[in-house]
Amino acid sequence: MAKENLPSFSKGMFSGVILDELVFPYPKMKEEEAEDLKMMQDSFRKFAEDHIDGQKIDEEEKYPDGLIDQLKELGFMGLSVPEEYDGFGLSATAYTKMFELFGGINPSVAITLGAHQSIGYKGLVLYGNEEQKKKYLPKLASGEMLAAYCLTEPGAGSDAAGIKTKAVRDEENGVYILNGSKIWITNGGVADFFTVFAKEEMPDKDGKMTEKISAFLVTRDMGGITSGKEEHKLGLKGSSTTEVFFEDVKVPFENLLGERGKGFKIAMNVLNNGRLGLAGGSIGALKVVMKEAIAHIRQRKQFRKTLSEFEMIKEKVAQMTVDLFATESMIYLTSGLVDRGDVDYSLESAMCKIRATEVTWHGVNECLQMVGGLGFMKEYPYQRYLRDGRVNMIFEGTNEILRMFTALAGMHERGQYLRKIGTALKGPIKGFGVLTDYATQWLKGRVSTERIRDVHPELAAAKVQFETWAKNMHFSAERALIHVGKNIIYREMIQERLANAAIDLYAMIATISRVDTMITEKGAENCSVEIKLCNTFADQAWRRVRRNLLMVDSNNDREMREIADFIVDQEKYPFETI
Ligand code: MYA
Repeated sequence: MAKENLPSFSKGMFSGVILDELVFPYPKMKEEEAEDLKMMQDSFRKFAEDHIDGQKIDEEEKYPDGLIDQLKELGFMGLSVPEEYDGFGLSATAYTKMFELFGGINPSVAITLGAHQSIGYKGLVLYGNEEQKKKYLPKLASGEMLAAYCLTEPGAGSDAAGIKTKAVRDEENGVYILNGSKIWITNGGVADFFTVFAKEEMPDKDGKMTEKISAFLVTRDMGGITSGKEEHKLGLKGSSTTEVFFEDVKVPFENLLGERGKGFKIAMNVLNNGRLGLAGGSIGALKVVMKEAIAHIRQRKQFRKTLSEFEMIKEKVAQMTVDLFATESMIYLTSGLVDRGDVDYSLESAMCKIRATEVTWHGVNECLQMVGGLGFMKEYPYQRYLRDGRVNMIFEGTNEILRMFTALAGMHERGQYLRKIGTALKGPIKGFGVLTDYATQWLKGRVSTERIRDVHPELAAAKVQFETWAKNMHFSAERALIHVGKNIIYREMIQERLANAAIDLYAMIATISRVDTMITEKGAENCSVEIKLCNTFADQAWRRVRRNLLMVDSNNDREMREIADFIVDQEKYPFETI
């Protein structure tokens, strides 16, 4: 059973509390694990050189014969399976670093490996009982069984709780009868182990029958499972994506995963893990594409200068580096939080997924631009990585849904608090009483006076920028709650700005912590580039935060909604020039 959660750094930040002990010092992998990791990375790199040809996979829309079997033999299927069940039992940090490598070498291969272990059998690792783990994990670790995660349905994508797949308890035979269909299932055509989420009727706490989501471990040999045809996709062409149908599948009671009716939380917690691996895989891809583009701009000459000498090209290279450095800092700060095992990291992993997939999309696009016409050609990898990376902003939670989740879950606790005051004063949340109380608190300095610990003087300005804007973010979130009240759930443009501010702030603190910890270990004189990266990122980030927060209060949201409604009514863009 996964340990349930202590404080969250980012939820604290929304509430005006900076839990700096969660982010300082920057986490570091144990030496022994770092050595093992290096060996695994070297072995995968060597294997990939001889066996993985990204362009061929893309063109033929399939893996070369035997590739998956070779990956199984090399042991890459059991990275997150604990050692006692024959896996590698990697920490979240080492696991994410492996996915960085996979994502860089070939996103199709990464997605097959990821759907198997980041989400396919992760529920079993987190919530399975001893018997279930003993029965399935060794087979999953060896690759004898390949796993898939089955949540999405034709009528339930972002709205995961809207699933219709049914599980009916047959008490007499000790089985659940499972019926329904799941779409866009990665590994759907090749998996034989499925973590399936379905609704079952069960009594609530008052004994009234109600539908709740439960999670099930389902294997193809139970019968009644069929896979649809392989989908033709924009990218990730080597990976299998199909519909999966469950028709009167008899799932033994002992294959219920976790508690009855607790499947939604299981689904979400699996995704919290998966999102971090996806973030790692994304930046791995960007690193590879950057390397390719840098080799090009160093040698290609125009106007008797190499491309790398042009200032607009320098700007692109520098911006990608600054963004990548900050994103990497967020990802491995978060994997460190996961490895602690006692912290709620749901917001942080969502924020890493959003930032990493967008920085990668933008970065790969910039690399394509830097190499000019060549970037558009099929024999170069730029267009392929762009296509392969596009879905990263859609699956494992669209970035829009994850921004809503970040803002709403971030504000949840503060909203509860304000509601309590509102109820006590018998007024709505936006009542005068609340404002008075809020103002009194503010005047007494009880809200958001937290500071982070001292950092190296080279990072002092970044520290102050973080503290100032973290405090302002908290005030903005609170003002939004007071003014909009419970309608905040419909004000998505406000949520988006608060989420963007929170992402930048989390990236700032992660970068400050990383560089401060480096300075402590190596001395500032040996970290001059990292200090420059940190300070440049912080300087850019606080300006974005300021803009986002200003626009929480002053914006064109009403006009934007009206324009959109008008255009949707017209069913097209209706204007002509005169
Ligand atoms: S798999 C499919 C992905 N699908 C999604 O991600 C669905 C997105 N939707 C959602 O996440 C939820 O429906 C949302 C909730 C968030 C919208 N952690 O009332 P609620 C709790 C913990 O807000 P809803 C795929 O694409 C919440 O606190 N708890 O619910 C694979 C509340 O608890 P309580 C959470 O309005 C592709 C309860 O749930 C979380 O219905 C293959 C209800 O919440 C959370 N995160 O909407 C990828 N969220 O009741 C392979 C909510 O106690 C990847 N809750 O207050 C492999 C990678 C490889 C590398 C690649 C390299 C290129």
